[in-house]
Formats: sequence, C-alpha cells, structure tokens
Amino acid sequence: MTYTNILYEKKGHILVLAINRPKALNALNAETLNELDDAIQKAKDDDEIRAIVLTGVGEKAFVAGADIGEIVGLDRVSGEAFSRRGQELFLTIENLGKPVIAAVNGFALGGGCELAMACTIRIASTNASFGQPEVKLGLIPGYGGTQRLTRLVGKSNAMQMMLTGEIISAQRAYEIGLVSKIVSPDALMQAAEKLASKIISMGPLAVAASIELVNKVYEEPQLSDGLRREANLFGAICATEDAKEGTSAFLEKRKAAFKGK
Ligand code: CO8
Repeated sequence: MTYTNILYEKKGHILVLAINRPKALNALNAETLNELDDAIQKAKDDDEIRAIVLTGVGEKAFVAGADIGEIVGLDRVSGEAFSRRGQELFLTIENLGKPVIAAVNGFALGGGCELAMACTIRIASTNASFGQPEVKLGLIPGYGGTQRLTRLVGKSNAMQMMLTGEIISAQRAYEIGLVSKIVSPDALMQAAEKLASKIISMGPLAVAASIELVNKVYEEPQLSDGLRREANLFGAICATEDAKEGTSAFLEKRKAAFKGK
C-alpha cells in the first residue's frame, strides 16, 4: 500500500510512524485509519522492528481527533461500525507485542487522545494538550476513550475531562498520569527514540510479557486472575535463554546479550 496520510520511516530497529495531514491537524479520516492499520500490521510482521514511535507531522497537532467531516453523516448503524473500526485498530496497537511510544507534539483531542492512550507509553512536548471534546459536538468518545481514560486517570479526572470537554495542558496531563514525561518540543523525538532504544536493549520476551500482563490488568481487573496469569508467564519467562542470560550477566557484572529466545 502507498501511504499518503502517514509517514513510515525505519530507523534501525525503531519504526517512526507519523500521521501526515497537518492541514487538518492530522485528523483521522477513513483513509488515514486504513493506512495506519496497514502500517501497524506491516510493523507487527517485521522482525527487524522492535519498537514504534508514533507522532504527528507539524508543530501544532499530534491528532486533533477523528475527522469531523466523516462523522457528521453517521447514523446508528454506521456510527457503531465507525466506532468499532477504530476500536479494533487501537486494540491491535495496544496488544501489538512491541512497545508503541506516543510522542505527543501538540493537540491530542478526541480520537487523537484515544490513539495516544492505546499506545504503550505516552511522552509529550511542553506544547501538547489533551482532551475529549466530543461532548462539545454532542458526541461521546468512540475509540475507547470512556474506557481507557477512566483507567488511566481515575473516575473523577476522566469525568471532568469528558463531561466538560476541557483541553488540558501537558503539565496537567503529567500530573494526572496521562503522560509519563514532558520534554521541550525540539527534544521530543529524540527523547521518544531514546526511550524506545532503552526498551529494545531489554529482554524482548520480558518486554512483550510485561506489556501483555499490564494490559490484562485493564481488561479484567480481577487481582487473583491477574496474579495467576503473572505467575504463569513469569514461569514461562524464567525458562527462556534470555532470562538465564540477563540474570547471569547481572551477577557477572557484564552487559546482557539478549537473543529473543
Ligand atoms: N476533523 C476535521 N478537521 C479538523 C479537525 C477534526 N477533528 N480538527 C481540526 N480540523 C481542521 C479544521 O477544520 C481546519 O480546517 P480548514 O483550515 O480547512 O478550515 C484545520 O484543521 C485547522 O484547524 P483550526 O483552524 O480550527 O485551528 P485552530 O488552531 O483555530 O483550532 C482546534 C485548533 C482547537 C484543535 C480546533 O481545530 C478544534 O476544535 N478541532 C476539533 C477538535 C475535536 O473536536 N476533536 C474531536 C473530534 S470527534 C472524535 O474524535 C470522536 C472519535 C471517536 C469517533 C467514533 C464515534 C462514532
């Protein structure tokens, strides 16, 4: 597939994906979702790609939401299908088995905030802002926002954002746990790639298992089930060559050489 709405750039083991509709503040139209879907599948199947950094082209926006021009004519059936289509893609991103770091460089609103929340980790530039302004359009978040925002920032903060549609600063997003780090705009991509490189240097199976376990916490908040699953995957990870290598390297005071086995 040829991409016109996204940029796909491999930098060693890191894929930098950028939503590229700056004139529409990178709003997600159907074509962009299709391209993003294709790129994510391609990245999943490419063993060379170990981490993804997702951002928006331009200085103004990460993604300013779903394309409102495409929402206006939706009815009950097409609206639900529209929502499910985005939800499925965002679930794929969340459960990719490889870390996806959102480098939020401006507006992350509506579907854009939802896209960032489906990523494994979010870091933001000081000029980033976040919000679920759907209520202002008489809508509700439809790409997982009601679920993920509540889990990420708690009921009170989520209610305040969703019911008022207010746009919060990067600093506020950091305070409520929506992002894990804030950096200056010109340092954002470097910080995101540095974070990706750091994660890549860890045991890949352990990274994938950690992502899976943390995501399961949000799916079934049953502590006993989660603990059982954690023990189960912990055992499986212990039996890998990487775990032996990682623990031995620590004890031998040397750098581990992981093989993903
Ligand atoms: N969709 C389509 N076009 C957009 C969007 C968008 N979400 N956001 C911005 N644009 C366009 C503008 O229309 C404008 O286009 P043009 O130059 O042709 O007039 C261009 O981008 C630049 O935008 P502005 O001139 O408005 O720039 P400002 O700096 O003045 O304002 C804002 C920036 C505050 C971000 C403003 O553009 C804005 O409020 N945008 C809309 C934000 C929003 O409401 N997002 C949520 C959309 S709904 C959604 O995401 C639901 C997701 C789930 C869907 C599932 C439901 C079925």
